Amino acid sequence: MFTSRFPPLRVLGDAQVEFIHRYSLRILAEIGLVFRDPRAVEILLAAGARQDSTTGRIHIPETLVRSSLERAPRQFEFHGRNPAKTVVVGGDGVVCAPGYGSPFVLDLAGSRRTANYQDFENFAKLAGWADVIDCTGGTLVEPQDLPVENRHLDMVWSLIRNSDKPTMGSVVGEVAARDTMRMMSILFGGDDVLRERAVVLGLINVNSPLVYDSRMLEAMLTYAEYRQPVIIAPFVIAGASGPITLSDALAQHNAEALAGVVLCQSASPGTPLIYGCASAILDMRFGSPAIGSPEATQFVAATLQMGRHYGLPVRAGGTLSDAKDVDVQSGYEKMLVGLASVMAGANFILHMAGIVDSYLTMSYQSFVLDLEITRFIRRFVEGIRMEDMETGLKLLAGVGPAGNFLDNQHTFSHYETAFLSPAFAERNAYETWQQDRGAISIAEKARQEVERVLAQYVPPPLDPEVERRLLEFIAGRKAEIQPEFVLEGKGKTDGARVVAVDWRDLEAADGGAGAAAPDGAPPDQYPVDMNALAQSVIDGDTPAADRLTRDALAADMIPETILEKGLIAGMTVVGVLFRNNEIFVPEVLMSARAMKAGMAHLQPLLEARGIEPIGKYVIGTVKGDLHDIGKNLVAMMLRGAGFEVTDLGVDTSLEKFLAAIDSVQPQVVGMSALLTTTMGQMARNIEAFDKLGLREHLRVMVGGAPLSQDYATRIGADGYGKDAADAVDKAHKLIRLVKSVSEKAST
Ligand code: B1M
Repeated sequence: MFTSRFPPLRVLGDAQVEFIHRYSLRILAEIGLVFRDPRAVEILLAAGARQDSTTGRIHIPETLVRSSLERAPRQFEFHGRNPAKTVVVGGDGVVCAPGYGSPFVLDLAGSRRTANYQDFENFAKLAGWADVIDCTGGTLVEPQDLPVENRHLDMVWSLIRNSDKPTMGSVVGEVAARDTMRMMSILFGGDDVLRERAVVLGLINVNSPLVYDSRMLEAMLTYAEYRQPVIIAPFVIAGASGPITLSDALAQHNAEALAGVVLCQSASPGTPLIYGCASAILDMRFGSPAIGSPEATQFVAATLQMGRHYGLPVRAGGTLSDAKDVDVQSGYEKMLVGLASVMAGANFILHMAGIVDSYLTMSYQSFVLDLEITRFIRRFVEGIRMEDMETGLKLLAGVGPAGNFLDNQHTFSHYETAFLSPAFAERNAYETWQQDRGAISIAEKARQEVERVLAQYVPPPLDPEVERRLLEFIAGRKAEIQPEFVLEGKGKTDGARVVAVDWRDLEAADGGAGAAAPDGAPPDQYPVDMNALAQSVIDGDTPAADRLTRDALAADMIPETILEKGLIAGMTVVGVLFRNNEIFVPEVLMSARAMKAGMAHLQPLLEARGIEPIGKYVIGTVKGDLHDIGKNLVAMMLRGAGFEVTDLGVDTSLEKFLAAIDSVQPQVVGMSALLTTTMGQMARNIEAFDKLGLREHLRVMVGGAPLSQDYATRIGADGYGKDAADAVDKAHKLIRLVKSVSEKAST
């Protein structure tokens, strides 16, 4: 833990702070939020909030916000199992914790692969060892080789066993949160001790925009019941789960955070909490979060200022980066966000070591290099110490003009502490570095350091009786919690399946694409220029697309020709431009809007002629998963490309997928998952589709950041969409395939 000597950076003026505050209060009072837990709703209503009977939203008045802020502690002591490692969260202090939640690791061989429990153990050891890491962290990585249902037990155990610093706990629902409390109770000597001391911290993310989901609420209320601290972290991705304009996104963020403060303080007044921020922006070229960007950094700094304005301890930032490797990009992004977070007065910094790839990957080498970045930052914010003037004058007089200080006693007595001595930064003469040190790269130095630490680290001793009781508890709970589903798929012994798609059929089906226009007329004889219609779609010119489609119909062109030669031709170009990064997400959506305008005229006519839409596609985020930004993007792009899309939303149960398959009769069902803990649901659903004999006329596509083609193949999916444009391409192919199979069957 360290302190900054500088007054916190103010990226907002007083009037701007007041503006965001008032704006947020109006969001809370006039728009309201959804709390997906009946207990939370009850608590809020009892505290003075109002529920809209039509929308179910909770509206929070200013008086309740004010009284809740008054109840929340300004700072709190956060205890480790080693009392010497206790830290204070709040005031001028900066407490650092490592990266959190990544499903992948960048290993020491330089490969990106799924994280496992050995990785978790390794990062717990590195966190226990690291000098500038004060809190061991929580979900250091997601250990995908452990059963989803009980892996929280092994994770909390590893955090306790490998480090004696204050720790974070599990928050994935009530079961995991309660198990965490029970383990902490064993470690610290009973529930009463917990209620007096903050010993485990929970990370509560808001499902922006304006939703608190059930798992996070269950966890928050459990932590509050034991008076354990929580970080309340809105996750506004400006441009996706919040407005693209930063001041509006900031107001939304602030309103969401204040709503969490109200709930926490209404549930258990005086429970410590941290005003948090996980918000960032969306890079519109790719539709991906940009956590190392200057705008995300402004966002971070502004939220820190808002939280401090309320007198709360604040969390944000870290050494964040979107880089895929340990490289120059990771270096400059990490220093920008890390330094700005400290300068803007963060009290608790999660993700201070290891994160690359927009939170998706934890890098071993980056972990130790980020410690160096943190040391640089710490040294910088320590400021310049003013020495004694008389001593200085004497020193200078003694050396005199044209002298040197190298062999002076004053230099001897200060040189060890005067400057930070970097562990990795290379400051040698070029020749020395090249000839004597083998021109070793910083990444290689980091690799060697990780190997050295992991080979030598000895976890701090733990009372054998406490250890026995914890292990007994874990074994008991594992026996009680029955795994619901094994990731590889029930009953599959070899872990691999043959993909149902026969791609030769697909190529044959592809042969049909781009055939002559249905009415057989050569393109140059169309009464209305189809190239102009296609261009209107490419340009996202909705009025033109609307007018040209009407003109074409008025000129007696057949709807299929207008669709294929005008609208679809345009959207195909849009897909290519997007894939080549020549246009951005909003432009694709503008094109989709133009396409929709044309389709509005064609659809009824196509239906009347018995012509089916390009394809019917049912999509949803799987059960237990609330991430929908990517799924929404895929759905929008599919709609734009002319598919009839039924969007089942998030947290979609198997039953809901089955009901939609039954009623919509789609050719493709698409499933999205962003959590490694929910990916298994895809395998489970596919297995059910198989068992129910649905696969002959139904293809399954899967997608989401933690997935890969390999995983899709293993679970028997027909297609894997690596991004939205790819999903549209694959959907076209799969639909052609289903149609060709159906046609073959009927001849
Ligand atoms: Co969460 N989250 N999150 N999160 N979140 C991740 C996924 C995580 C990697 C971040 C981290 O902690 N390091 C981590 C997952 C770890 C794991 O796997 N176990 C994580 C975690 C831990 C969590 C919580 C558990 C947090 C907690 O502990 N407190 C919690 C769980 C909630 C739940 O689902 N039950 C949680 C919550 C949230 C928010 C709600 C706050 C928010 C989501 C808001 C929302 O969606 N409305 C959120 C966010 C924003 C993220 C990250 C930062 C960004 C996700 C995103 O929107 N990306 C994410 C880290 C990351 O991915 N970088 C993270 C942009 C989007 C356009 O990309 O969804 O990948 P993506 O979609 C792409 C492609 O994948 C593909 O096309 C899209 C466009 O190119 N694609 C498909 C997607 N679906 C497809 C389907 C297809 C085809 C292609 O066919 C059907």
